[in-house]
Amino acid sequence: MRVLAINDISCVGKCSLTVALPVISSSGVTCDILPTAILSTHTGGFTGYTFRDLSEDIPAMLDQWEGLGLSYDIIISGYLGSIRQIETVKGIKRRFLKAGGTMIVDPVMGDNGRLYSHFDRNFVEEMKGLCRTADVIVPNLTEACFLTDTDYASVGERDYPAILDKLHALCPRPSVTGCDVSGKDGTMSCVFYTDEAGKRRQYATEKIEGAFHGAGDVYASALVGCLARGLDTDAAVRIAAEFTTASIRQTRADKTEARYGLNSESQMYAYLCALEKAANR
Ligand code: PXL
Repeated sequence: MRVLAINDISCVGKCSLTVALPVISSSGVTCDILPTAILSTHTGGFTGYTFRDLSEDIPAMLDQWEGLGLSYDIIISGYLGSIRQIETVKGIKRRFLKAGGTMIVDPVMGDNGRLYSHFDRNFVEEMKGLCRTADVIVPNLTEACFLTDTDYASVGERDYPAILDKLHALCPRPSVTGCDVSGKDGTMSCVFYTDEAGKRRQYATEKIEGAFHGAGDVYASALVGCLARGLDTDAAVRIAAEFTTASIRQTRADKTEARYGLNSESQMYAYLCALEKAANR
């Protein structure tokens, strides 16, 4: 099983490839990487960071890989710095995804109702196009709203099924993270997703107040790890959501600054135990 993770390297702040590579490879599969850019830190909550766009290097890297005969069972794309890189990802899918392989797009664009720095409406439109080429997409609620032209400020629990349906029209298996739902024990944080049969489903975990940077990367990477090990969507969503929530819980207990990312390292063993148990069932 060979996975390609396309994402930036943010040297500090635990997101994108510094999360994807350890989580996916520890899941027990080969994870090759294609860095889209190198930043000294990520862009959320830091100023003065360096940003080297690697778009110029990518064509020659891909040509060498093609010469090696490389192809992938799963390709996951994350942070893309430009519309040109969105086009590059579409080309990579055509050239390197095995027949019957799975294309996963994390449409990294924003959080808490706002787009991240460097992104605009034009980029959102192009990202919709990339999502149409995917088998699985993993937006957070903010990104789901941008992809479906929904007003984030007025979104409530009653709107989640309609958002999911609109995403399902873009791509067969969407999974939306960070959807607050009210349960008998108070507010829970829910993933709304569509399973292999096209059925709407949801999975709730404890809601931990606060904005935790890198949570989407932890979730997406664990989901890829589980799918790469042959788990179905239900099991993959459950294990990825529990791993992310446990990482957030530990980060809050540590009282570290949110911009330095999640303590997912401490939860890795529990994640792998859950994955192995489900994979050997
Ligand atoms: O975690 C998403 C992400 C990835 N990469 C970069 C970012 C962000 C979010 O801010 O800035 C460079």
